[in-house]
Amino acid sequence: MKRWSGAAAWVVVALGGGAAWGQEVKVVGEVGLRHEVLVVGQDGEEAALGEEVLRNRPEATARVAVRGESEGGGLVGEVGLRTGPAGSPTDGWVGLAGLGALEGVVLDRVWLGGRLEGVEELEVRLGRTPLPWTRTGLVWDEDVTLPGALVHYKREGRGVWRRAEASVAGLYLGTGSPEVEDEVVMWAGDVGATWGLGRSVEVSAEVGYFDLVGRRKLGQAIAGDQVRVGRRKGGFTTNTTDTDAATPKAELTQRLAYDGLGSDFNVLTGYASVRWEAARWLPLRGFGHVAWNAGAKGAGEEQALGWVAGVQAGEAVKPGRGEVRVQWVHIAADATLAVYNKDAWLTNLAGWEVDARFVAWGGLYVGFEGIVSWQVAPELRGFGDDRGEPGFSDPTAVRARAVTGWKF
Ligand SMILES: [Ca+2]
Ligand SMILES: [Ca+2]
Repeated sequence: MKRWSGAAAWVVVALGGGAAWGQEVKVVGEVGLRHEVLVVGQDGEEAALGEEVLRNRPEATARVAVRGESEGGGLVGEVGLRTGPAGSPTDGWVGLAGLGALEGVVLDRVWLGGRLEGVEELEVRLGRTPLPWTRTGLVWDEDVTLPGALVHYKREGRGVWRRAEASVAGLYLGTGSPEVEDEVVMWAGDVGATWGLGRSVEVSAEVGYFDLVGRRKLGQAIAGDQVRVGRRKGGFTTNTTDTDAATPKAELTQRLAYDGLGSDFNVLTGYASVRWEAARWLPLRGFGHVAWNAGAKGAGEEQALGWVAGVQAGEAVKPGRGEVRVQWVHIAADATLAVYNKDAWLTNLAGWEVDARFVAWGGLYVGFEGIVSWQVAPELRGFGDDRGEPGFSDPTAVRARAVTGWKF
């Protein structure tokens, strides 16, 4: 307890607000444990050739953030840390067992936000901040935080118009020692709304646009291991890097190092969901999320579309409540940036996923995540690709995670 209040006091001083910041200081976080098994194997007729266990290990995650808010909420600031392999923006889990220590801790978020009196719906944020666009994880993993400027508008109401939301952002993706003439940034924006139909039905729709500037530099950063795609070592990406499918790993890595990513990323997204409260304890939801990369080119031109569609029963939002979700995932290699989308998916993947979660009491939860997947285009890189990973070409992959944790 002493430590928490110490950290809170530090934030109050660090953010320079003095007494004004002391009005409300909260500590939030999560401690999680899980066991992950990942198996890749042959598809179809070649199944007899066997399978390989890529991972079978206990893992842990921890995150803690201190959030301060001035009286009246005009100023907000947050500082947060989490566990994670260095350079992997989407992965907060580290191996629990092992010969050495845990893999590392990263400064996850440091941001300041301001709201003007009279337009409280509008918040301007500067610093390294979480992103408001996660939804299914098709384009943005929930763990991603990026530095930059973010303007977010959110208005809530009753009746037919339940929520209107919009955001624009300029985010800095510079990695390593960026060259001035080839900087990496992301321009982003989205607009969405939720409508209420009667008492128990809500319909939401949202469109977004994400424009990467600096694909060459980003590819070089991936080749040089400054930023990682999932847990892969430097040189690996599931985004298309080459037109020649037979080229070996060394040449692909070299191509990444010299030319960068094969496609540009100008990604248009759409998201829609319908939520029906069949009973107070049983909300049902159907949803669809689509991404199309207008910047895909070369070999990646054919690999520009990704989508996720599914249904969910229940919402694990408080003790005694649980949820089960079944979804179909199809993400072509260059539909989205594999550096930033959900770490269990990356790209060049199609499959079924089943997730379940139950909140027992307080913030304590237990859950399961499982996905059976195939490569969309086996000649490109992906799970078990023998040019980028141990394993075989043309694989199926089964990933299962049993999770438990405590959110506070
Ligand atoms: Ca993640
Ligand atoms: Ca672009």
